[in-house]
Amino acid sequence: MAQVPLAKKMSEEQSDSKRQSVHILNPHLEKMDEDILYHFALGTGTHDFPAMFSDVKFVCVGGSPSRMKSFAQYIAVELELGDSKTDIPNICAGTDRYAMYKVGPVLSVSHGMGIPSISIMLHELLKLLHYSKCSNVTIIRIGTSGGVGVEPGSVVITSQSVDATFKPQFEQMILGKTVVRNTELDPGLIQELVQCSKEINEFNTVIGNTMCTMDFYEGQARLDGAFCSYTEEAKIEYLKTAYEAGVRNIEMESSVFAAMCNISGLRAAVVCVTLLNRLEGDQISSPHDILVHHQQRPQKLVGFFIKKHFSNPGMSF
Ligand code: R2B
Ligand code: URA
Repeated sequence: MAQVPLAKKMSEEQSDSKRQSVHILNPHLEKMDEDILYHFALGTGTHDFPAMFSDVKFVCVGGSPSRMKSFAQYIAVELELGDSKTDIPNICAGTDRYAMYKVGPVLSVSHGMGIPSISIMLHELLKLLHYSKCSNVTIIRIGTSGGVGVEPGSVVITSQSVDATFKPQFEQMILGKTVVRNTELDPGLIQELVQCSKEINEFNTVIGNTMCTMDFYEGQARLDGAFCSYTEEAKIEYLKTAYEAGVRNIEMESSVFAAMCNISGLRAAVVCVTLLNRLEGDQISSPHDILVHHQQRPQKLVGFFIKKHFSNPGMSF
């Protein structure tokens, strides 16, 4: 007897559940005949978004295009939607700004480095999900980070993203005024991810605050940038204060990611591996194969989580 693919089975069983759409709070969009998502090289006038994307339930985003391609290939195998050699086309092949891959109901999108880059991508992604009439979407950032007081290779699941003064907020300048947005993340989703990590039982996973900075060097208290005006003692004191404020890792996108997902009503999480312990150094000097291995951990955790949802459609979305 032919087997119903797991993905199809799940989307049918989910169809009756309460629908949560993607909130787009922009009255101006209704007045536009066409919306060109310039940085994706996609548009509502040229592409049939509902036909292309309406079944999307999980969106995974990460900095590097090649990592998001390998995540798509990994998910294809995990969900029995292809093998490791399946060629998954880049939906955004018309641009080299971002890359996007779709495997059944999973979308894998790159966002580049830093708040401005992920913010542009998220505006266009949220509109894409809205125009596609997607519902009950969960979005997870899988990334790399510098650890604070945790063993390198640990995975940090973000409870809240904090700024460089350890406040759980993101400040956006709009028309020359500062607008403060909330950066908390979904506690239920965090617990589901922790449970998955326990079931995998292969690497250390912690819940902690993630400090999101505007820069990799001075912004993260490194001593090895082109400029540095502080002492090693001042650096360590700052990072220890961060640790006391609950910070377990540092990266460069989580604050705007959390803020924008909160506004849009998307269930969101941030899962990052730590490449080093910043209390012990600044340079990322682990051998290449170790770094590659560690970078697969967020993919493995989130892949396990998605697969679990496919085999247990009763779980919340
Ligand atoms: C983690 O790694 C990148 C910097 O190396 C940045 O995008 C981030 O958040
Ligand atoms: N990414 C960061 O933003 N910081 C690090 O230390 C490592 C990766």
